[in-house]
Amino acid sequence: MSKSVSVEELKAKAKELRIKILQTAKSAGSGHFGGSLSSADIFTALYFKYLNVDSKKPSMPERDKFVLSKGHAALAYVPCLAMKGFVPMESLESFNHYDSAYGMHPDAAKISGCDASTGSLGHGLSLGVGMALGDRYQNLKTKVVVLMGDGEQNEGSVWEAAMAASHFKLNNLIAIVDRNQFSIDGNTEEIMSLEPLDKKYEAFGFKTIGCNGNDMSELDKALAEAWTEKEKPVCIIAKTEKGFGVKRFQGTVEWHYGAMDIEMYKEALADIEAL
Ligand SMILES: Cc1ncc(C[n+]2csc(CCOP(=O)(O)OP(=O)(O)O)c2C)c(N)n1
Repeated sequence: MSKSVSVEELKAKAKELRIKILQTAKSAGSGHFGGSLSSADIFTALYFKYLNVDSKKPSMPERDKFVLSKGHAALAYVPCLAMKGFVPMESLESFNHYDSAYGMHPDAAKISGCDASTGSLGHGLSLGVGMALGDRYQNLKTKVVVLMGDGEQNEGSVWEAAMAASHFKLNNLIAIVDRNQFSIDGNTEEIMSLEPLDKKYEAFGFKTIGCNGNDMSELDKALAEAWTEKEKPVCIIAKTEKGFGVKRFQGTVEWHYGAMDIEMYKEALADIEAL
């Protein structure tokens, strides 16, 4: 963790990341806007303050590990890795093109700094449990962070992994749920209700922390608390807005995935600039 980074600096980075998300989607022709924009602040806080990672040593054993369980948010993840120097910035132009290293979902074999190939929802927490156990066995003082979607909580495998995390008392594991209220085709509470989600994770043996995941100050406090936990795995339930930052995409399921025309692109950029 790099304590010297201020909330204001993180906010500026989050804005930069949102612009990169739009530019990357424009080159790709389409993208998962909703869940990428909702989680942009989470990516920023993790990569620019909390995760101990180094683009010059992407495989160093003592790095913190990150698993993007909601792999469709690669539209935020890959630009964030580019901003951290793991992948060349200009290569974002190839995102989701034929033969590119970057598809709509991340491939760990092709992306420097990426610890897990994901896209099929429901597997990231299990991967994180394995990584957290592995690091503990090797006596590494690391954290393993898993970012999941709220719609993703419908997958039974999430709860098997949660059971294992508390059984093994994985105090080095931090799960984050991007609680943007929508899945692919509707509100989570109508599709398969999750609430009270915090109580469910608590019952599974986690310490839970709630925060506004689009408010950098709250997010920073939640992550700081999670980083110091000594007893249990932690679950941060980050309340966010799907599509946050772009008025047309915000608070709706319509732009979970989509394609912008040039006018929409200009309008979206202006919205982010005004944040
Ligand atoms: C196992 C599996 N089933 C279905 C899908 C298709 N899918 C892609 S995104 C998505 C919705 C996920 O919703 P949520 O987890 O809330 O993501 P977010 O809103 O953060 O984008 C679905 C069902 C998938 N990727 N994997």
